[in-house]
Amino acid sequence: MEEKISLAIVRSYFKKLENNLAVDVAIVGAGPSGLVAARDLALAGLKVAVFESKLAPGGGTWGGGMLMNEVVVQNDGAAILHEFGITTQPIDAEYHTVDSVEMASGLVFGARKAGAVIFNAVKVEDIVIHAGTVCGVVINSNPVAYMGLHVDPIVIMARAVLDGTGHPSEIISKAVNKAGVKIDSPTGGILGEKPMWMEDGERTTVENTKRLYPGLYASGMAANNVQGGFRMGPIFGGMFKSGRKIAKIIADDLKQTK
Ligand code: 48H
Repeated sequence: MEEKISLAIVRSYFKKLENNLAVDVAIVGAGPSGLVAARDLALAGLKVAVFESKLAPGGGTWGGGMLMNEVVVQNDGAAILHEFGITTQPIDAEYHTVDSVEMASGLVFGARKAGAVIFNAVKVEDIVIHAGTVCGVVINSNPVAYMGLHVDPIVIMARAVLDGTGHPSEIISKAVNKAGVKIDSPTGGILGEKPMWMEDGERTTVENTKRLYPGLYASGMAANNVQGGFRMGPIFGGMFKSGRKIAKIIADDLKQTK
């Protein structure tokens, strides 16, 4: 029995990895914007792999506000959650509270059930860039990165790469600081996130969501950090709408380059 169980895991995992060495969309970070994008893109028939450095996908959604495990969403954000089967509790005509554990687990389950494959404990440490187009991600086991072991990574090729890494926009940073490319922002670089202004932050997160360079896209707080948007705290409608918007942009772009 021992050999059978180990063999089943090894075979099944390596089949999954082999099937995802080249994908349509590589999503870096399984936060709320990345997971909504993953589900929409998978439902659009694209091959989607999500790489999440932590053991538990879900990003900054588990802990609610200051570890009180409830978050707030607006009506349009709640409508997206309802598509995942996540329950929201209205507090007035515009806002709802959501149990953050149900939200995180529901977003993960929804993205997975739509067909996106999630690789957890895998860190994207670099991008692949060929002749002016981002065309893949460089991955390593996150414990390798965490322990500072000198271990070379492997590569996943992708027709589109989405930076859903949240506040630090790690992948766009690689493009700007390492590859030296100019992205679609007022300075061609990363402006940096501004302090708290909930209303403005929620609105501009969606406006700031776009393709930044051939093959390279940003959503959620990563998009906000790039364009110098305000933060908004534990309200999440902007993250879901950002994920939905970028999924549509990517799907439309990929249709042009079959
Ligand atoms: C693999 C990585 C890497 C890497 C990071 O931060 P997130 O939850 O992402 P968003 O932008 O969808 O949602 C932001 C939201 O959670 C939030 O922080 C809000 C609303 N803040 C407001 C405020 O005022 O503070 O998730 C990003 C995910 C995380 O799970 C990271 O572990 C993961 O990306 N990640 N995964 N390779 N290099 N870097």
